[in-house]
Amino acid sequence: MAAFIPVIAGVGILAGTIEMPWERNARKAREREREARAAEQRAREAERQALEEAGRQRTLLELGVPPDREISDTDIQTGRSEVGYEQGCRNIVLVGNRGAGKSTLINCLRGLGPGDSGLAEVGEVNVTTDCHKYDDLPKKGKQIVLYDMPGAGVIGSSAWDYYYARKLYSFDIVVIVHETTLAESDVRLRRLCYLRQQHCILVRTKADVHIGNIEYRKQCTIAAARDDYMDQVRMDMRGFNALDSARAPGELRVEIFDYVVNQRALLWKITQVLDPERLCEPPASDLYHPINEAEFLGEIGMLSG
Ligand SMILES: Nc1nc2c(ncn2[C@@H]2O[C@H](COP(=O)(O)OP(=O)(O)OP(=O)(O)O)[C@@H](O)[C@H]2O)c(=O)[nH]1
Ligand SMILES: [Mg+2]
Repeated sequence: MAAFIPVIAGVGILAGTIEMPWERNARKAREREREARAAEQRAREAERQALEEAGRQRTLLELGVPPDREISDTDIQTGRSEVGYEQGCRNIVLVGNRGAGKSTLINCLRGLGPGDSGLAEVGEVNVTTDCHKYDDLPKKGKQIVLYDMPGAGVIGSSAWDYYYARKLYSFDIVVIVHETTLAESDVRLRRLCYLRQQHCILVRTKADVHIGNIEYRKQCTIAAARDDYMDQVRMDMRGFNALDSARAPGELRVEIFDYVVNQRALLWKITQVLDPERLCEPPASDLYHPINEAEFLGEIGMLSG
């Protein structure tokens, strides 16, 4: 005999059970609440994306990146033939503000010290005015070719102008050389490299000068002055990274790390790397004690045998 189911107005059947009117009202209220929460979340996400996009556009504008200008493979090929890029080698360009120590760094990497012939010109005023290429580096692993660029801090030109005009996109590694805290022009170049996923390294030069100044000012030992200097450098990097993670949108946010070097320690390290058998005294004063010279050489590939 067929079962008799009473049909009462307003009573629904839910998952095989009978849903009473008050239960249905409660369920509908829960559904409405869920929908409202989801809509609120979608609105918040849209707002976050809009803010991030506005930040991205603002940062791109600061960098001077034209909205319709991509660097194509053809640009890179043309750029490489114009700068004299050496296929099969590691092509490294050094950039940074005037007097930062680019040419000095290049001389050290070439294993050349005072009195050697063929030194890149170094000086206290604006010295390097054109791009110079150095392909005579002592070989340890892949051949390294260095390019010395004139200073980047030209007033009135954007980071993109400099990056594009100097064809920095042509190189395998961009080394940003600086002496004190990063200049805005350095940060912008770093950001452009980051945006283009180009290998970029930061080198902080003249550690000996700053350590010597601290020793003089604080009348402390050189070892204490070095610790003091490195604390300042680390604080500077941490401060920059914290500020950048708050101000730059994800894709354009950069994390910085400086290799801290001085010319004498670098030259000494190079000599050791090239000829480990040779007995070579470290620089006489503790002022020239190595800091990150070996790590820097490792990162540019000068330690691989
Ligand atoms: N004490 C000390 N002086 C350095 C060091 N590196 C560079 N210098 C000095 O800093 C000055 C500028 O160095 P350069 O190598 O000419 O700097 P640059 O970046 O090539 O300069 P421009 O070609 O003008 O852009 C010179 O007097 C160098 O001797 C270092 O590690 N220690
Ligand atoms: Mg120079």
